[in-house]
This record gives sequence, C-alpha cells and structure tokens, in this order.
Amino acid sequence: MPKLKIFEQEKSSRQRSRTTDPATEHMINYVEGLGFDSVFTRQKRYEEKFMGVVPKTGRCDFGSLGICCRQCLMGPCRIWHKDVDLPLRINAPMQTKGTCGASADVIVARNWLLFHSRGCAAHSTSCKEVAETLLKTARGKTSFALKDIDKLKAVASKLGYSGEMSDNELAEKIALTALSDIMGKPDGVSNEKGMVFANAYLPPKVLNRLKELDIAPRSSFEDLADADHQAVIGMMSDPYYFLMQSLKLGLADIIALLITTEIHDILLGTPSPAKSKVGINVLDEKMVNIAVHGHVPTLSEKLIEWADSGEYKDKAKLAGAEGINFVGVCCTGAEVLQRQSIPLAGNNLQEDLIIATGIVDAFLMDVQCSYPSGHEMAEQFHTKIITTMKDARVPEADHIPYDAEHSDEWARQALDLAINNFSKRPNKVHIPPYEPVDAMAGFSVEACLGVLAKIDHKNPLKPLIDNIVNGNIYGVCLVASCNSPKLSTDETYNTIAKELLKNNVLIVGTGCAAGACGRGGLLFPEATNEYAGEKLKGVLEALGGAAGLGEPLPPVWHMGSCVDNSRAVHLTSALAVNLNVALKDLPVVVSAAEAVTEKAVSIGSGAIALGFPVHISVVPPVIGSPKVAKLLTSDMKDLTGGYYIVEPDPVAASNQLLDIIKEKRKGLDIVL
Ligand code: BF8
Repeated sequence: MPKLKIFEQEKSSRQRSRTTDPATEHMINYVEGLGFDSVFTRQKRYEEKFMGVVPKTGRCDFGSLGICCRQCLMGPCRIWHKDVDLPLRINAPMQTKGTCGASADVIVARNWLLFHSRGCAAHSTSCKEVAETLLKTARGKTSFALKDIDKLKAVASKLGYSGEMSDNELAEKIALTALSDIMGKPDGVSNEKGMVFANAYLPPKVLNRLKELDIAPRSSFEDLADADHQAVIGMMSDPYYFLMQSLKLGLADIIALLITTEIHDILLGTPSPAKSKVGINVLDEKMVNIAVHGHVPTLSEKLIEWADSGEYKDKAKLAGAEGINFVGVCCTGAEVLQRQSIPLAGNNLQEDLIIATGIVDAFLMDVQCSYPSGHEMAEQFHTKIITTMKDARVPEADHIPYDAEHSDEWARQALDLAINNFSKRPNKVHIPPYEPVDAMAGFSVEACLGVLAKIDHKNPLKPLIDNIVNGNIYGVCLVASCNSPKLSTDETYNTIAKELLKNNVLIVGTGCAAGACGRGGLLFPEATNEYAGEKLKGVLEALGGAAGLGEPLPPVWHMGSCVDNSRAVHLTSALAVNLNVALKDLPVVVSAAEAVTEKAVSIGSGAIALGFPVHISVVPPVIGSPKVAKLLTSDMKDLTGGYYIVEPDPVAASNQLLDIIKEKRKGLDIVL
C-alpha cells in the first residue's frame, strides 16, 4: 500500500461528483436547497476544509492513519512512526511512543482489531436473535412457520442430524447448535473443536489451515471476549497477534452470517430469481409508504404479511390511500427484495433523501446501519420513525418493541401508526423525476444449482466448473459491502463490474454494493447484452434458456443482503471441494470498494482468512504503521492466501483483480 495514498484519495475526491445516480444527486440538491443536511453535505464540508489557505483536512490525520490512541485515561496519545512520511499539514511536535510506551504498530493493530469486535458483535447478536426465533418457532411459541422444509432438512443433514426426528425437533437442534456456536457452552470445553457450522460448511483444506494458524473460531462471544481482553492496556503488544485475532473474529462473523442465512431461509423461504425495481422513485404518492430498514427480515416479513390482509387493505383505503406500499432500504431492503420482490428505495446514504420526498409515512428501523441523523430529517416532514429494538433507540422516535413471540400484535401496532400518519402528509412533496430501474434478485445457492441442474442433473456444479475451466467464465468477483460518500458513490462498484464483465468475469453482489449495481442497471437481463464479454454472454444466455426465462440471466447476480455473503462462501466452498482445492486457489476475488462499517471490515477480514483477495477503494486507517499495512496487504498472502488490495481508482483496481484471476488460473493450470 503506497504510504500516503490516503491524501491522494482526498485530492481526487474533491474533483468528483457525489454520486452517479441522478435521482440521488437530484435529492441531495433538493434538501440542500431547503437548507437541510444529508450525509453527502456533511462529507463535502470535510473536503471543503481541506481547500482552506492552510492545507488542513477536516478530518484528523492521526485518526485517518490509525495512530490516535484513546484506550486509557493517561491519553489520548497521538504519535508518529519514523518511517512514515510526515504530511506538511501536520505541524505538531512528534512523539513516536504513547505515554505507556505503545508504538504506532501496537496502536494501529489494536485499533484495527477493535473494528472487528464491533462488526462481529453486530452479526453475532443478530444471529443469536434469529436462532432464538427459530427455537421459539420449533417450540410453538411464535406465529412463524418452518417455511422451507427442504432447506431445514438440508441444513440438519449437513450438521449430521436426521434419523427419526420431526421437523420441529430438527429445527430445535439447528437452533441450539447455532446458539452454542454464537455463545459457547457453559462447560467451557464443548467448543474446543470450534464452531459446529464452520466444521460442517467450510472445505476441509481451508479448515485445516485455519487450525494450523490457530484462527479457527470457537464461538463468537468467547472470541469477542478474548479480543477485548487482548486490547486491554497491559495485555497484547504484538501487532501480529492482534491481526490474527482480527482474522478469527472475521471468521466467527462469517459463520454467524452463514447460520443467519440458513435460518432466514428456513423461516422465510429460500429466494429464487424474480424481477422488481430499484431507485428512490419506487415510493408511490397515492399509497401509504412504509420504508423498512435494517437487518431483521423476520420483522419486516411479518409486517408485509399483515399489510396484505383484507383488514389492513381496508384501513389504508379508509385513510384515503390506494393501499400500502413497502419499500426497502439497505440490507432489510435486500432481504425483502430477494424474497418478496419488494422494490429497493436505496441505502443508508439515501435515507434522509427518501424521507425528504415528504411521502414516507413510516420509516421502520430494526438494527444496524441507520444513520443517527434520520430523525432530524423526519422532524422536518411528517415521517414517523419507528424503532423496534432495545439496542438501537433514536431520539423522538416512536418505539414499538419487537419480540418474535408477539410479532402479530407488534405488526398491527406499527401498521396502524403508519396508516394514521398518511393524512398528515406535508405540502412539501418532492419526488425526483427519474424512473426506477428494473432489477432481478434472488440468486440463492439453491436457485443457482436449480438452474445448473437443468443442464446436468447428476452434478449441477459441473456446467459451472466446465465453463470456468474453458474460460467462458474467466473468474468470479463478489462485489460486497457499503456505499461511501468518500467516493463518487455507486461509481466504483459499477465501473469495476463493467470492466470485469467485459473480460468475462461473472459478478455476484450482496448488500449495498448489489443495490449500487441495481441503480447502475446491471441487475437486469438486458445488461448482459450490453456489458458481458462474448463468452460470458453465451453462458448467461444458455443459463437463462435452461431456467426458462426466454432471456439471459443478468450479468450481476444479486445474492441478497450482507448476511448473504455467506451464500457466496457456500457456493465457492462447494466449488473448492468439488475441485479438491482450497478457496485461495479459485479464480475468485472480492471487491468491498466502498466499505464503511465495522461489519464490512470484519467480513472483509473473514474473507481474507478464508483465502480471498479483497479490494477496497477507501483507504483504511492502518497506514500509520508500515508493519501492519504490509501484513494486511502482502504478508497475509503467505499465511491464508487472502490479503487486502487498496486501490482508490476503479479501473486500476479492476486491472489488478484481473491479474489476480489470471494468476489463480495459471495456478490451476486452466485456460488463460
Ligand atoms: O450489512 S452494506 S451499509 S446495510 S454494513 Fe450496512 Fe454496509 Fe449497507 Fe447491511 Ni452491510
């Protein structure tokens, strides 16, 4: 990683547009015209400060480089590493050690690990929540059903449960296994063999390497507690072990995702490809608009189920609306898009903009990724922010606590609040004059294998493997993670996807990255003709034909929310086992170009631990320590096969990813 690329990135970000989505740009300008802020406005202010007479960024250089330490009450300490060039704009006297003696290497590595603690804690807690819902459902305490029995049986059989057990008994077994993988077991020895789901789902070659490196997770909560303990003052001071613990937490995070996906599918159904729309304009002025935002799809699905009832259709009409229109935001958006074809309005960068249309009657938040400013925008309009979870309270919001055992009462309360709010719409209604974009989502592993099975019933993976081997599919890139206002948002993912597609690299997408590809028009079959290279186009046409679509599959396969990154792990693990190689050997790369959250960092490190090269465009706060930067971007390759590639420029990044795919193909001795 070039030493100070972070400053180059700031310079180039001053010259770029804020987004490539015209509806988003339109709404940014509209809210600024009203004198309100959005996340884009605040980001711009940071950049404008950099343009001042004294070349000084609005952000803290020490924080940006990872060398600010606020661990104890002796601090805060801000230090420098002797081998890192000093930017002109820093003119404070430089210390090379904190008061306690911590070097830049220690401070950067410890700060880096703590990102993972929060990310892994978020995904593990969500996993615990849904596992508890499955357990309660199995015991007849919720109104949820075991919707996908095939999936239930497939998961149970992977874990080694079958025999004479009833569906409810299998579900209970799965839930209890999930809970012990997340929380550990009280006897203290049961999880010595590691997470049961990890052992059942990861390729043996990968698992063995993780065990050799001592980074195979035991249980999320135990590994999280270890990380916090290591970060305590007076404990770990070896940067290498901080980074190894960050890999372990990343893996625990990915296993939590995997469990969550499996349980979501059991309770809510496994997605299959279906068409919908993406864009702010999926809101409908004549309807009660309810935006669902967060990461708990059980909650949103319950709301959708009740809204579909005659009772609530009538209530909406009585209130003067034509009906109830759900729109998705962020990962809940991806979840309801993939299972219910609910249109996707946007992500968390756009939440203020969506509210500012003046036609959102309720904005429902569960956990994670809602920005803290949402309620301030809501106060300017009539929107009711409804919070639902004890861990994510928002000032001035209507809090309707959700619990799975009383989900029906909960859903009715939330719907009543939204419908009653319809009549309070302000005069300030402003809808961007841009049509939403067509999109297809729902590419679960089961759906992909279902299509492939139509070509080879006995071994559905064979057509995929054959096409990878002969170069029709040159490689696969997963675009994953968030949208960042530090970049021209959406542009990075769409540029990378288009550059790789023309070189016959298949793109799979999750989370906000997949939504960005949707706004860029890459989730629809027609995009295959425009963007895919000739060989890849042939494959997508054949698969579309086999699926009976009468058109090609889209060039970017939307696999779901960030939780559903596990689907990509699942599919690539099946490929690796079939080929008897490790994940690091596959021509598969990841771009988390616009990563923002701790969760994205944690998943990124989990992917690296599994052996995947992971690109990011946003420079992470680690370059204050050349040692840590080198470990993450180079040395890690010799340990796990995975490593970070930091490249702000999307075309340059695509070229690097292509080179890596080529190198992997050479390693497998397949067509170059
Ligand atoms: O988990 S991509 S901003 S929504 S963290 Fe959040 Fe990032 Fe979006 Fe879902 Ni994922």
